[in-house]
This record gives sequence, structure tokens and C-alpha cells, in this order.
Amino acid sequence: MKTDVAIIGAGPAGLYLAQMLHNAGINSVLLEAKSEDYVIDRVRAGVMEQGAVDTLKEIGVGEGVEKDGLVHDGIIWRFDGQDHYIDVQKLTGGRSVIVYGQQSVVRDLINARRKYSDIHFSTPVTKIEDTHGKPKVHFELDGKPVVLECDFVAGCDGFHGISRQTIPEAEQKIFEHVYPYSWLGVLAEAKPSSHVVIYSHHENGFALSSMRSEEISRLYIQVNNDDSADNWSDDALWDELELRLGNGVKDFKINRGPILQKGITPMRSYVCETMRYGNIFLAGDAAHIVPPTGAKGLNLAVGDVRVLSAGLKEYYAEGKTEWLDKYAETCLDRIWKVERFSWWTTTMFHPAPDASDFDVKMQLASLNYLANSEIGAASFAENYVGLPYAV
Ligand code: FAS
Ligand code: PHB
Repeated sequence: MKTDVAIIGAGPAGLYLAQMLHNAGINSVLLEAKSEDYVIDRVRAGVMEQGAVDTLKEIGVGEGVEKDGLVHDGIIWRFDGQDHYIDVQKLTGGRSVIVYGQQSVVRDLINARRKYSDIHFSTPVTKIEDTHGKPKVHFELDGKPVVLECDFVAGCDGFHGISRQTIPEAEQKIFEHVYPYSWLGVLAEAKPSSHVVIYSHHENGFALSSMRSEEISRLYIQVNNDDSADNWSDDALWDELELRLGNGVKDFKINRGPILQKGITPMRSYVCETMRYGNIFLAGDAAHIVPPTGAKGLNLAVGDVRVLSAGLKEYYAEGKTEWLDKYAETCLDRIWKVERFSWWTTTMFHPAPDASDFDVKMQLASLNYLANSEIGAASFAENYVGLPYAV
């Protein structure tokens, strides 16, 4: 089997890239280890930067987000028993964020891909050879071994994928920070308790109130790394969410309902600066991870594949490799700024288990400064709505 580009992974990175390449007349084979249901059922990102939405529309897959995306011009911060509305739209001269769950994004992109090509679900790639020549990608189709020969491999296979593992460890330039807390995430059939996302710094720990639609709430609380979703009854979870999100706001009541899914998300910052190895290019979570506080995981993946797509278009249209040759350097400039923002918002909002009273005072002073300084809030807002793309 032969193609131009082998795309490993049908998450946001792989699916956005597949559509970009198709629009440019570049052939690709998309290989996904899990089933279609598994990929679409995974409840992950919720907030899209304006740029990620604009990109979806540019590549011709904007109908769903146009119809069902919830445009948010601001967010609420709660701390020290105070309520602050951060008007990101005003602070950034008109840019917003859009709540449109990752499940919907991948569903829309899968449906688009199906119009012109296959996605091979339940087809894990088991080996990648000849990385510096014409890469050979190994997998099985209908129980038979297949070798796919291609010009390039797009490693869009997430943090646990095979692409980064194909790069010799000695060649991998890794940076990592693990946080002393995790998120317990809840998806519930309950009307969101606020029309915008609430970020709450509470002495018991951080809490966040978001949504997937007008009927579905998405909520998180900070928990210790050794905690488990099984330790929390539904009532205990709702009570803690109400306490932390209420945060001194008079008569705050959380809308309760059947819990559809709950799970623990560990928190880490991670960058593999070796985003290119021969003709393998890493994109999205395969190259980097951010703690979810800043809502940047999916959005960073889009930034990477915009650069990779530009490089592949230049190669196939003009035979040049300028964008491909500077792929890692170009992506890392934006990646590190977003890693910083995600680390900053995480450390500002989450009282660590071993935090001193002084540490907490510094968090509250930072929040108080930003919420009451237009310059400070604008600095937060320009990162939150999304930094400019390199291309
Ligand atoms: P993905 O991990 O989405 O996709 C990689 C794909 O590659 C997967 O489908 C996997 O099955 C496949 N794959 C792996 N190995 C393979 C192989 N050998 N062969 C073929 N396919 C293979 N981000 C936010 O912005 N906000 C959030 O609230 C948020 N919550 C999250 C909660 C959880 C539990 C997790 C794990 C992540 C969360 N994220 C969140 C981050 C998440 O949205 C990622 O940033 C986003 O999915 C990145 O997309 P991809 O890079 O495409 O990787
Ligand atoms: C979500 O809706 O999942 C979400 C929203 C805002 C965040 C993180 C996650 O900062």
C-alpha cells in the first residue's frame, strides 16, 4: 500500500490535518487504534479558541460549530468570596472563545473525511521503519499484515502513541512537570448553573463549571493524585461542587442531575522538542501535554497541524522544504507560550496540598491584581482567546 502521508491517530490533530491535506489534493491514509465509538465517546476538551473554530470553517467543516457552538465573551473568576467577570471580548478587541466539545469536533471531522476517504478504525500502527527514507508503517487490516509506504508520517497519536516512541530516547529532548493534584471531571444531564465558565479558587481546592450544551454540564474539582472517582458519591460530588463554586456567592445553588460520566485527569506539563525525526512529524499531544486549566490541549494541536499542513503543501506544490525544515522551531515558539499560560493559570488557581498560608496569599493576590487591572486582565485574555498562529 502507498500514499503521500500516513496520519497516525484520529484525534483532533490527525483529523484536522487529514482535511487540510485533502483540500490541498494531498493523499493520506488515516489509521486509528480505537473504534469510532471510543473516539467519539471520549469526553475531553470543551473550549475552542476563535482560531481553532475559524480553522474548522476554513477547511469546510464549520457547519456544526456554527449551529451549536456557544460563543462566550467572558468568564467568571471566584475567589476570596468575590465574583469577577473577565470580559475577554472587550479586553481583546472582539475575540471570544466557543464552547463546542471535542466529541462534536471529532464527529464532524470524521463525517467530513468519510466523504472522500476511509478512516481505518481499530487499526493500531505497530511499527514505523525507514524513518529517514520512505517510511514504512506497519499495521493489520482484516487480520492481514499491511505495510504502508509513504513520503511522510504525521504522528498525531497522542501522548501514549507509537510515533514519539519511534524516536530513539537519546534523540528526544523532553521537558516535564507533574502537578501534585488532578481533576475529577463530571459530565451531567443538568442545566449549566452559569451561562459562562466559572473558575473558582476555594480553600478546599479549585472547581470549574462549564457545559457542553444548554442541557449538559461539564464540571471539575481539584483532587489529590491518589484520589479516585469511586471515592465520591454523586451527592458528595454535587455538595462539594456547590460549596467550591458558590465560594461566598449568596444563595448559589448548583443545578443537579444524573451523572453521565466521571473520571480523573492527572495534570502534567510536557514537551518533546524533537517534533521531527527524519520524515516523522509529531503534532498535538504526541509532542506536548498541558494541564487542562487553560483549555489549550485541543487548541495547541490545531496550531501544530496548521504548520505541518503548510509544509506539506509547499513540498508537494513547489518541491521546497522551508516550512518542513523549520517545523519544530516554528511550533515550539507558540507551544512554549501556551505551556507557560497553562502552567500559570494552573498554579494560580490550585492550592497545592503542601501550600503554605503565604503560597495561598500569593495566589489570591495574583487573582486580585489581574481581576482589578485592565492591563493585567488583558494579558490573561489575549492568551485565553488564543495567541496568533505562525501560519
Ligand atoms: P488525541 O489523544 O486526542 O488523539 C490521538 C489518537 O491516536 C487517539 O485516538 C489514539 O487512540 C490514537 N492512537 C494512539 N496510538 C496509536 C497507534 N499506535 N496507532 C493508531 N492510532 C493510535 N484539553 C482541553 O483543552 N480541555 C480539556 O478539558 C481537556 N480534558 C481532557 C481530559 C482527558 C481525560 C484527556 C486525556 C485529555 C484532555 N484534554 C483536554 C486534552 C485533549 O483534549 C488533547 O489535547 C487532544 O485530544 C489532543 O488531540 P490529539 O493530539 O489529536 O491527541
Ligand atoms: C471544559 O469545558 O471541559 C473546560 C472549560 C474550560 C477550561 C477547561 C475545560 O478551562
